[in-house]
Amino acid sequence: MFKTRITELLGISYPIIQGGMAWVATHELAAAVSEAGGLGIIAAGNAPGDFVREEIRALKRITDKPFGVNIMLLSPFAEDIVDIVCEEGVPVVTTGAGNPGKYLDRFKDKNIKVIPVVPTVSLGKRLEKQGVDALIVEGTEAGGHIGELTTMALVPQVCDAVSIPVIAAGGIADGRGYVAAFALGAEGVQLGTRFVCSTEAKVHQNYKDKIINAKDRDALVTGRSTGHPVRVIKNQFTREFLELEKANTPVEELERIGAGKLRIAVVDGDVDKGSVMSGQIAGMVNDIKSCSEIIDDIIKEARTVVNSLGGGLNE
Ligand code: TUI
Repeated sequence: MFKTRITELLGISYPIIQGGMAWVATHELAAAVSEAGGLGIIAAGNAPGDFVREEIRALKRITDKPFGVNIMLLSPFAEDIVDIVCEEGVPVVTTGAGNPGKYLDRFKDKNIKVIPVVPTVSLGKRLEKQGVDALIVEGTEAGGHIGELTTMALVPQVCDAVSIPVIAAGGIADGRGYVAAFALGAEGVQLGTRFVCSTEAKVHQNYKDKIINAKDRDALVTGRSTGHPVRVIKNQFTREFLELEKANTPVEELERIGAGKLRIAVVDGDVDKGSVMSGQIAGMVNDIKSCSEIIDDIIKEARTVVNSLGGGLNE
């Protein structure tokens, strides 16, 4: 359960991947996760190419461990980011919010491992045929831009439909979730919200506190009416945005209002007017730990859980 096709593919110690969270997943966080034996990811988000190039170079100055770059395919700079990861010797690319099919040949030419996030079985099967190395199968419990199906329902269906390794995401933050993901057929896990509340995440303390103080029902979904549903922690911004959605505000107007709201929460610390993206698991993330403690605790707890389940089965 700790050495899988994912650890082998990526050359990492534990099959734990850090989510590619815009504004949050900087080179400092990514380097800390990679140094701790997982796979750290720099998120390109909506950032321009030059910024991402500098992030990649900054990460390489502080770690020689494998790492990845997440390309958010709705970004106006997505094409530039593809060029930059091909030029900068990035070993792994993850993608989100779209189909990366048209870029796959260029990644393969540069020997870059490609692991797209998929929210459905059909996209997973299509991308396997097109030659991706693994899939991140993300349930609707996740934070940020989400699909409709839960981790529990989606992961085993994708595992049955493909032969490449699957990494489960959405609703995982501890050793119990890790073992559950493996029981569903996954060979790795991706964690987002848990790593936001790490010492190394360069995120405003107000944002971390909002997650730490969140209860089980505090992460809700805005943007269903726009076709881009986003899971965020309940606040003044979500109340106002959901009212506008109920009043049938045009999509262009909603998108204009939503633009830039993640930055003001993560960087400025305005967690009332900003968008505090987080998964449903926020209710269970109650402290700040270093990335190495987060990973070590998950592995320790997973071993305990497996041993106790094994005992149960023998009775
Ligand atoms: O991408 C994410 N999470 C994100 S991206 C983001 S930035 C953003 N902000 C506002 C609106 C939209 C984006 C914040 N959080 N997670 C991975 C993910 N990918 N979740 C769902 C998907 C996805 C959806 C559709 C992947 C592929 C897909 O394909 C559709 C198609 O073209 O076939």
